[in-house]
Amino acid sequence: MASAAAVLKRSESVTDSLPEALKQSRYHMKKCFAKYIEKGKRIMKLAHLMDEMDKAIDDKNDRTQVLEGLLGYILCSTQEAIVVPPYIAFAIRPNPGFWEYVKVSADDLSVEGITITDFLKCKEMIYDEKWANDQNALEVDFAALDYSMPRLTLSSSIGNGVTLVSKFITSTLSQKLENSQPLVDYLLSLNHLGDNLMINSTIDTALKLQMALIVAEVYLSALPKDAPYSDFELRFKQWGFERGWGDTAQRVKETIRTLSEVLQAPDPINMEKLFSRLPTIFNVVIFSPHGYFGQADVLGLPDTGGQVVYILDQVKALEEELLLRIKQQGLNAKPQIVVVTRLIPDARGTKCDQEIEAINGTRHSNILRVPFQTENGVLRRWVSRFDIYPYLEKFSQDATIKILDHLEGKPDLIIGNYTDGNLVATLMANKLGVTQGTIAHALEKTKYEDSDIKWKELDPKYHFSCQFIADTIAMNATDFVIASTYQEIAGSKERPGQYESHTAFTLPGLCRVVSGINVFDPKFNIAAPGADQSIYFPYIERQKRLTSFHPAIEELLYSKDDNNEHIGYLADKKKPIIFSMARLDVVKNITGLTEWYAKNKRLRNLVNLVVVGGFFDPSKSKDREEISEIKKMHALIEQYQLKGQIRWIAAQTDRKRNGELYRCIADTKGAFVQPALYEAFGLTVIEAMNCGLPTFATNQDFFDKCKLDATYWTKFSTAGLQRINECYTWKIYANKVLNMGNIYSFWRQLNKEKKQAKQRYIQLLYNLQFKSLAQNVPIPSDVAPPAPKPD
Ligand code: UDP
Ligand code: LCN
Repeated sequence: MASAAAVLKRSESVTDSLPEALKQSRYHMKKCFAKYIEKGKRIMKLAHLMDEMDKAIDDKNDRTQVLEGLLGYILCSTQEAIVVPPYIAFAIRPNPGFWEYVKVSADDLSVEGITITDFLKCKEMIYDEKWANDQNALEVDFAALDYSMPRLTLSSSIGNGVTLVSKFITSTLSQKLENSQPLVDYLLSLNHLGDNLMINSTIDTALKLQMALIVAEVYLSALPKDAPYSDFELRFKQWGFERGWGDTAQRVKETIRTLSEVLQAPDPINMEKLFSRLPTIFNVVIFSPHGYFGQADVLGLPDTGGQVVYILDQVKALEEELLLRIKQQGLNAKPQIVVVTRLIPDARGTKCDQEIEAINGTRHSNILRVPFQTENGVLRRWVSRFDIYPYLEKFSQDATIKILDHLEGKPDLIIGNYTDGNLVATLMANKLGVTQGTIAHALEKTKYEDSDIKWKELDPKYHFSCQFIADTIAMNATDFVIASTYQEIAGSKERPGQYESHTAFTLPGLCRVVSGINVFDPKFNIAAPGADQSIYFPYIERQKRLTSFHPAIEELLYSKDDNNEHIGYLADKKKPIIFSMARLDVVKNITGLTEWYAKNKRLRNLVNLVVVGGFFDPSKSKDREEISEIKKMHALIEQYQLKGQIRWIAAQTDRKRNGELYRCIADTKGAFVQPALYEAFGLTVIEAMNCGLPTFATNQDFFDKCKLDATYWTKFSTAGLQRINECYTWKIYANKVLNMGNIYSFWRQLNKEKKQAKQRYIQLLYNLQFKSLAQNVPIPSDVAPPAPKPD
């Protein structure tokens, strides 16, 4: 739309350029702004602004001229505009993470740069004028506490936290040897079950450490490379060294050399390498309270999807990597990973009512289930993730006791998942003083338009007031954040990221968050998940194919009649299949895919549609969104007479059979489509690509091209597999996450005082806001409401 010449110069702000831009086409702009304010107070998105500009400027050439100028560029970067006549306030985002706010008067086109507070106030004027004008409305401002922390400056560096932290540590320890004392103190603090690791108090200064390293390196040079640590352990102990440096002379020498280099002249590469080798992490706690967390019969149930698969695979990969590292460190410690979830007495035939369950495919990892307690005892039934807040504080206390008992001590790392897990992780990590990582899986705020400003309307159903505050607390409390993609953090040129949308938002009547999170904080890291490659392998590996499932899959896809597992049928078996599989919730948009397919004659002629998700009888579901999606699916099948071209299969719980199902779809030369409304990424995408099934998240003329060129399908299949092996494996993931755990454990130590100050602020927000909001969430019927307190 806007020409390259119209792009702002880096030094210019939108506020500086806008008056000039408006002058360039003043006549048209006056018309356009008059149109914008015509309907009174409202929020306008970009599409809206463009639409109404079309109406205000009739002549196409005039319009093109306006859009090709600077104004076009500015408008294209506008995320939203708030109309409070005669003013229009714009939130402009020229690049990921960069925001500017300006206010334009429709009367005289005067332009004024405004603060985020003023922008949010304009927004509040639409929904709660009294609160917007309250001089003492509560403002949450994390930037006020973080002002002295180092930040990235480039959009392109967002998500490379470990690399950047390694640079910041380097500069802190640089200049003179004494500056490395925090590193020496940190090494002195390392231990396993009370036994010192790396060094003991004989070596308590950087100078002593430097000298001892020189002596040790010379000594090691005379030994065979593969000499085990036990051969020189005694000698090392005399010099003040403890175990943890390596299992062989060679490995110990490498670690010593890396540390010597760091002490001599710190550099980020050696710094990163050093931390990746330190014996910091042995025991890990992973929180995932909601949903049915189990190893069988749970997938596809409401709120139970990728998070469960992700964590189980993550645990296997982390344990494997920990075992390898511990061996290479010359230690024989037993790493333990505990996944802590909710114990559900009404377990619907799953194992979710068992307290302890060993995790398949691991040696030392377990699921530990802790029930939700209310004033009237244990909550028996499943609750939606949106209604989970009243139980979390007690859950974290009960879980902490159980975990300390199970591990016989504190964990070294606590990882939270989703809002509830992240909040519980925050409470526990703060209490025990342990390094914390968080994973969002999905931040709900961005999934529902204007969900912050409209919180009062949405709260009875979703309790977003609890959720957004809990998310903001956890993001700020955590030492590092693991994201799957760049998009999750900072979006794209066009669209803000999920975390970025927490930079500033407002919950009128509750609080105005003027600085919620900064995506330039070096705590953000990208580590994409993988898929279990023993289950999801390419369709082409014929000898490994699970042919015993073929009759059942054939029945599942092609039998003619409806039953509990499938409805609809495929009349023409020769057509390729478009396939999708997801929990049946609104944002997954399986109904959207069905509707697009239904409306596209050409596609209906070329391919069949198979979707897996939910089940067919809405009265059996307790989940609001699932119920509405089930009804919608039935209506679409009826309305567009899809029978003969669609197969709707109920939620599938057998991962092995699902793997074979993806491959059978690949045999039809079909494709996987991920149609989610918000995030077109997820484990199904990775699973499908691992199976060699071409995978799409956007609209393409793929099948037409496949008809013309038989190699076109194979090209996509092969390229998908290549991409998976380069970036999306659990091995790569586990390595990255343990490196994060190691380096941020030191980083939090370096910034201890600042962290404590922030923790105090978080505690206020938690106690004064979150707790009372959580108390308003109703407790479901299997537990009677708490008796009224006597006055
Ligand atoms: N899944 C399944 N059966 C179903 C629906 C989903 O086994 O009926 C699995 C799917 O194979 C994937 C996970 O559940 O492993 C869904 O993960 P994804 O990240 O795609 O979505 P989420 O549910 O986490 O939002
Ligand atoms: C993300 C996922 O991966 C799902 O499994 C969850 O149900 C959802 O978000 C909320 O946890």
